[in-house]
Amino acid sequence: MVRQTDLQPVAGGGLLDRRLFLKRGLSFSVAVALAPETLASASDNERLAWMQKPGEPFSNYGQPSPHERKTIRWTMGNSMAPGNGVSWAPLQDLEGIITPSGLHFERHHNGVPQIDPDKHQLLIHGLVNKALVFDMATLQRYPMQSCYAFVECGGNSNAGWHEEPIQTAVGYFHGMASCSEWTGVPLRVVLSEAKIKGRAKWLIAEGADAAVMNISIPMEKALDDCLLAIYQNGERIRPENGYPLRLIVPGWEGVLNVKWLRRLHITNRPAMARNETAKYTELMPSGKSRQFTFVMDAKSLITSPSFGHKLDNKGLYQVSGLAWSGRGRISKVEISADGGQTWAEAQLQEPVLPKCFTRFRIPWQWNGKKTILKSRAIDETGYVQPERDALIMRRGRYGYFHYNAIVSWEISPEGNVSHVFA
Ligand SMILES: Nc1nc2c(c(=O)[nH]1)N[C@H]1C(S)=C(S)[C@@H](COP(=O)(O)O)O[C@H]1N2
Ligand SMILES: [Mo]
Repeated sequence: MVRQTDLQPVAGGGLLDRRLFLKRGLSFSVAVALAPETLASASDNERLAWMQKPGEPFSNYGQPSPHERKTIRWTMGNSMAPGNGVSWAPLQDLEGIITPSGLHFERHHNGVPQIDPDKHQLLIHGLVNKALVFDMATLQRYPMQSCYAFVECGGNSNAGWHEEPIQTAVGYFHGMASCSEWTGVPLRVVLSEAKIKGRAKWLIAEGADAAVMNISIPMEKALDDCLLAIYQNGERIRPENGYPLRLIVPGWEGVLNVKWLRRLHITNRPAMARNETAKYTELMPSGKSRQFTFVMDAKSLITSPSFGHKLDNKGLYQVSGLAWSGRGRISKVEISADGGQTWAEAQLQEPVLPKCFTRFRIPWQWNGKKTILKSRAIDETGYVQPERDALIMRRGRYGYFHYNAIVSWEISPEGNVSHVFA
């Protein structure tokens, strides 16, 4: 039962106890009261046209409702090189922790190769005792495992480095991150088969795309939790996400998750490839550059309400959002509804998995006045998501990658949501 004390704010701006929505007897009081004549009226028969005739037959592959056509990836191509660019996941329209495969963000350097899986091979060579070639059929005979992991581009949220906040949907700002169940063969299994030599320190992974993208991964990580993924959310990986084989490097920069994986070169030094020298490195205030910034720091953002949403009137709302950390599990997400003066702990949706999206929710009684909503993630290592000023103090103004500052949404008295630096 909900008691009056449950509706007492636990922090400023009307944040309520995170367990309120789990209580029985909660009256949300937002649904329209039903007039008794509505059920049988003529206008209702018209409204329910789909009940007047049999529905559509079966389909070979299901598609979203035509009424959900606005829930799409936002693409940003490049007319000179159409295969180099990004599409963003519409995080503002999604719930739970899994990104539908067709909405998983995309980042390609030279387009999506159309690979015939029967012709695809994975080569392991270099500092090994036994160089090996796998075709897809052979790989599929190995014991598989699943991991739930986010992939986030190191360049995600980079608009946060701008002087002014951008007014755009969450997905268009932070949607170079997505989360799937990935299934395949643990990388360490095939590495042990190839018998890595003692002096091997790095693994250089290469894709079968026209960019022939390659990147260096320390052997310690390769032997830890990396996965040769063949399936994404239960089905074969989508072409744009690496079909038929991709590397999953949980918690680390997106660029390490090589798609269309064709080669693992075992070496004792990094390749110094383009994406670990010219790109995905940052000039620091000291004048030196950061390189090999593998781990994605803890981050969170409120996806509802967020830019583009409209609050109809004051009253009870559910604040919902995503948090994740490349270091492990999210231990806590705190929400502020008064611009960061006071904070309340949000409910974390189970299961809370390491290096995976975590959904948080908290009830909020909006008083109809202007206010600022924020979320702050804390991970199991004790790392606390920083305010923007603190991040800039540490990293300077020449950053482009690894922006993970607290996101602030200003709610106007009219219920409009805008992005502010506050
Ligand atoms: N072969 C290959 N792998 C690649 C890329 C690429 O262009 N080619 N892009 C990388 C980058 S920069 C990112 S952020 C992730 C994006 O993965 P996704 O497109 O499945 O979201 O893939 C990485 N793997
Ligand atoms: Mo990336």
